[in-house]
This record gives sequence, structure tokens and C-alpha cells, in this order.
Amino acid sequence: MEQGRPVVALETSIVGQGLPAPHNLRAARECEKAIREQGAQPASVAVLDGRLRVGLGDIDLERIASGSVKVSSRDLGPAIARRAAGATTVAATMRIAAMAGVRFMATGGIGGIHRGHPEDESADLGELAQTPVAVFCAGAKIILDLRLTLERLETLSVPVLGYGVDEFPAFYSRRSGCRVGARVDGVDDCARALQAAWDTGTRGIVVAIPPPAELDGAEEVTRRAVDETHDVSGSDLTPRLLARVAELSGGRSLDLNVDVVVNNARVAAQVAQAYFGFDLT
Ligand code: PSU
Ligand code: MN
Repeated sequence: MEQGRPVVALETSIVGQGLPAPHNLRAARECEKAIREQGAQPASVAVLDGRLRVGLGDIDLERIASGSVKVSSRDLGPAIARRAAGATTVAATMRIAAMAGVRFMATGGIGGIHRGHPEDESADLGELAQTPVAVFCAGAKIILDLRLTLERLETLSVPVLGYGVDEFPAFYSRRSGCRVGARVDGVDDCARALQAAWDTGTRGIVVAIPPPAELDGAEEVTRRAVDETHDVSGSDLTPRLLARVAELSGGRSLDLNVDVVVNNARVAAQVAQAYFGFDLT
């Protein structure tokens, strides 16, 4: 940051809980590489040894991969106090990134409101309402109720920018049937929209990027996974659903998942470069 290089934060709940080995570490390493290739600085975020960490080494990533607790915003205090190895969700990563002055982060998909369980709403949405970080993602997985999730983001006044698209992507699919709030075309247009939004009091922003490839039958597989996890609640639900989608798709969802996250990381780095290239006075 001192050198004026744009920093892109990465969440680690995808490494600790979202993806199984070896896909989890591959996703983390390839995201970091993609960000570096754009001339930006990756900073994976976690809670380790009682400290908030912005920027991890490979050994740290391996610790997260080999056994960590899922840490959302409200879990930060207990995780620090207990010196837990904490893998941060989008919400916790945003909070920590903002504390370090980092405004860009990438992930696969944001959390949201669960299908058939509108009372189960990810803390990612509330964090977006209050923390000034742009979250680059492929929308949200169709394990969620995308329509309700977007309604909630509108209520919370969180901009949802479609990156070259009018439709909100559904992670494994370019189509969701739901419109984004506004469309941006290309790196400069996106960077200007972010700057103008932050200048006018906006805090969190969702930049929704269509996936580079699609998973056939994603909707069907998701329906089954949702049906089979009715007994699961709380923070276990998202990891359980993701694991079941992976099983039911014969592992096809996993490689695509890595490609999606890496693509989002690359776009985040490109937009961060453009943003820091502007005359910010
Ligand atoms: N969506 C994915 N993969 C993930 C997650 C979401 O496709 O790994 C993770 C992110 O870290 C997100 C979290 O912030 O799940 C949301 O969990 P919850 O619904 O418990 O807030
Ligand atoms: Mn939840």
C-alpha cells in the first residue's frame, strides 16, 4: 500500500470450509497469482494466533486449509480471544480489509437469504450495508433465494453492478432471471462507478461478474441438495450445501468453482488498477 500498489483482499472461508482439498489451496494460490499478474497485490485474510491477518504466506494458507473454524463478523472477537485458526467469510473479510484501508475484495459468491428459510440471512448482507468495500463475485449460488437476496440488498441500499451484464449471475450460470441494479461495461466504467458511489456515501458494493463457464444441470442438483439439508441450520448450512452440490455433480462443480473465483480475482485486480490510476483529487 505504501508503494501505491492496489491491494485486493481474498476471503478464506472458501479455503477452510467452502472447497475440499486439493481444490481449496489451488483456488487460493491461483487467485493470488491472477492478482499479481495484473500488477496488484493479493492479501488473503484470516484470523491466526489471536491476530487479524491481511496477507498470508503459503504456510498460513495450509493451516487454514487443514483445519479452521468459519469466522463471520460476529465471530471475530471470540476467534481472536481463543487464538483460533479462523477462515473468514465475505462479511468478516470485508470488515478486516476495511480496517486495513483495503477497498477491493474477491470471492466466489456472496452469502444471502436461503431458499425456503428466509430467516437464515447471511451476515454478508448486513456487512455490505455498513462497510466500504467492493466485493467482486459471480453473484450468489443458487443454493440461495436470489430474488429475496437482491430485494434485501436493495432495501439495504447496496449497489449491485452487473459486470457487462444486465442479469445477476447465479455462480454456475450466467442466468438467474433477476436483474442487477445497474450495469457497468469494462474496467474503467466499473472503477468510475465505484468511485462515484463511495463519493456519495455508499458503503459496500457488489460487482457481479458472469462465470467463465457454466455447470449443466446446476438448478436440478441444487434443488436436491436443498431438499436433503432441511435438518441443517446456522453457519453449517452453506458448507453442507456446497459439499452436497459437489457430490451430486460428480465433482464437476469443484473445478468450475475454482475457475469462477480466479476469474473474479482477476477482474477485481484490473478494476483496482484502474481505480488507483485515476486522479482522486
Ligand atoms: N458461497 C460460495 N462459497 C463459499 C461461500 C459462499 O459459493 O465458500 C462462503 C463465503 O465465505 C460466504 C459464506 O461469505 O460462505 C456465507 O456463509 P453464511 O451463509 O453462513 O453467512
Ligand atoms: Mn446462515
